[in-house]
Amino acid sequence: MNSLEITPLGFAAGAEIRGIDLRKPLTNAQHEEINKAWLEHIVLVFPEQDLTPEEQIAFSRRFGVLDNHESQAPSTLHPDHREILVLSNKTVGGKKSGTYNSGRNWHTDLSYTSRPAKGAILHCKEKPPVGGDTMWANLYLALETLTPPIRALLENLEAVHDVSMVRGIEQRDPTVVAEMKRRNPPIIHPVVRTHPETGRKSLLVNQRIRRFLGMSDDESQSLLAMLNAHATSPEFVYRHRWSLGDVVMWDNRCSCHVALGDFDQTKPRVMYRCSLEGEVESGRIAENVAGADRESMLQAVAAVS
Ligand SMILES: O=C(O)CCC(=O)C(=O)O
Ligand SMILES: [Fe+2]
Repeated sequence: MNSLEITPLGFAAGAEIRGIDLRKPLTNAQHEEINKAWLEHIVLVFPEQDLTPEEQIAFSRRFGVLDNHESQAPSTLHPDHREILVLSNKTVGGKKSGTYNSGRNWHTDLSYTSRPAKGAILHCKEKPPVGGDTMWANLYLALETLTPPIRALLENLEAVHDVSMVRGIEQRDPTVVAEMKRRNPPIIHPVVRTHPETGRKSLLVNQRIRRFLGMSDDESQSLLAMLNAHATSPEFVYRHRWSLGDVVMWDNRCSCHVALGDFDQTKPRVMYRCSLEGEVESGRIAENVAGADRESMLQAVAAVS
């Protein structure tokens, strides 16, 4: 049996896999080899595939439980397969699609819920002539390259992730947005998380964090800006320039990503997406998202005066 051709695309993340036709069911050996490469490279690219929705679903299902996208607006799902979310900038019934500006700031999918996604599988159906790239950052490296004093600070730190920080959410249909906010109260996650399969720790920070627990707004914003700049610096990033037919799967348990809006919005960009449900409940609802309490503020003032 031929084994797969696996070629790294970047130092921090990304590998291309050729020598496989994803329309056919994976053998156990292929599945194992792909999973191993996925854990190592975080983002896998399978060029020149042409999958039906059924084939994309069958492939994706080998890597986890598929999300039925209950949390998404019904108009954004494939009409015959709710396991497929359609990311599209086309108009639907005279209205902008509910996904026309999805993913425009750095994020880890569903970190604003108690169970962030395991990963996702995108299939490129239509693309603009230039631009519309997607970038992923390796959050293992982001954590491992911080200095010991900062790591010590982060070890027991928790952050509030908030759906209202999704960039461009205010431009979407107000009823859909109100429902999303109602269903997704702010959620607290540890800043350092452990990957359930590799056992390696990574830094769960992104641009959908509102604040850190127990810190003042100033402290939170400064620390967050520093950590986000660090985590998404070019040496930790793989940038994918899409080709039609690409299938890209990413491990959401140790990465964040951003979909760039750097393209002519009159040109269609359409991706079919299968989403893998998270395996572990790692977050809890933030009952009180206010900043540091009065007592700790007074102590802080006392400490500086
Ligand atoms: O459209 C893309 O490239 C990715 C959008 C995104 O953030 C996602 O599918 O999770
Ligand atoms: Fe995303």
